[in-house]
Amino acid sequence: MTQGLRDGDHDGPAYDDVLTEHTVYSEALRALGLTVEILEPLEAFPDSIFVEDPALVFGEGAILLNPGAPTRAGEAAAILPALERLFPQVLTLGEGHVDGGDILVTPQEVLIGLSARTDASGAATLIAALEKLGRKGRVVETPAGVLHFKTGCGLIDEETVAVVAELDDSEIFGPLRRIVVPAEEAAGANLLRVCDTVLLGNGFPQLRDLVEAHGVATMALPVSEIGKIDAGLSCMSLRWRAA
Ligand code: CIR
Repeated sequence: MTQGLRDGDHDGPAYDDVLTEHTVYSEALRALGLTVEILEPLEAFPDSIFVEDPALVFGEGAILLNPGAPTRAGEAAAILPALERLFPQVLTLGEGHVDGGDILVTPQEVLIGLSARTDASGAATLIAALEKLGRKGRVVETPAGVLHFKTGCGLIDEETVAVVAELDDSEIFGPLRRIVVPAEEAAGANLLRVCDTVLLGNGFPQLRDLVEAHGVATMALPVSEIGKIDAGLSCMSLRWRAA
């Protein structure tokens, strides 16, 4: 963890503090009724705690992705046995790269943000794999300087998405209502809806008020340590409902 990728030349997180954040996170998921399985650590891959990036999962099947950072490429092969054990089918990509952090599943479609990690050929093969699962994928742009598409947005409920100002665009989100995250709390946009509750970082009180004013319950969790290596709440798990 302490060696995880980061944008900039600053210190990484402290291991024990990440462990605390990870434990609080997994306990929150359990408290919301989910069954949680924690995979074995991969010492050779300091970013592998972010299991969202090498796979995209649905009850009907998983898609093995191909993370775009060279130091993370091996995470896909490492997570494959777990996917094969847990899902009725596992599809793979052809050419190109896709990070799960660039994918937002909405009730209508699957949005795939092109970024420094996700390229057009990866997105095209992902759309083909999604079709096999009966889902429609659509390519969108991730704003420059933003690591992943979902660094800048997160679903609040079936009809509403939180977005940073750069993503406040009806062409991207179609019928979804957009709630714009205040600029000084943009780092909180990677929130995570679990069942009917929105998990968000505990340093974003204005965003929490906005979500609650919208009528959705929230749970605030510590994320300052994982934030040092550019991560938020969606990154640390893969979530699905059994088909
Ligand atoms: C990385 O740069 O890949 C990690 N340090 C952070 C990944 C965060 N993952 C995500 O947003 N899905």
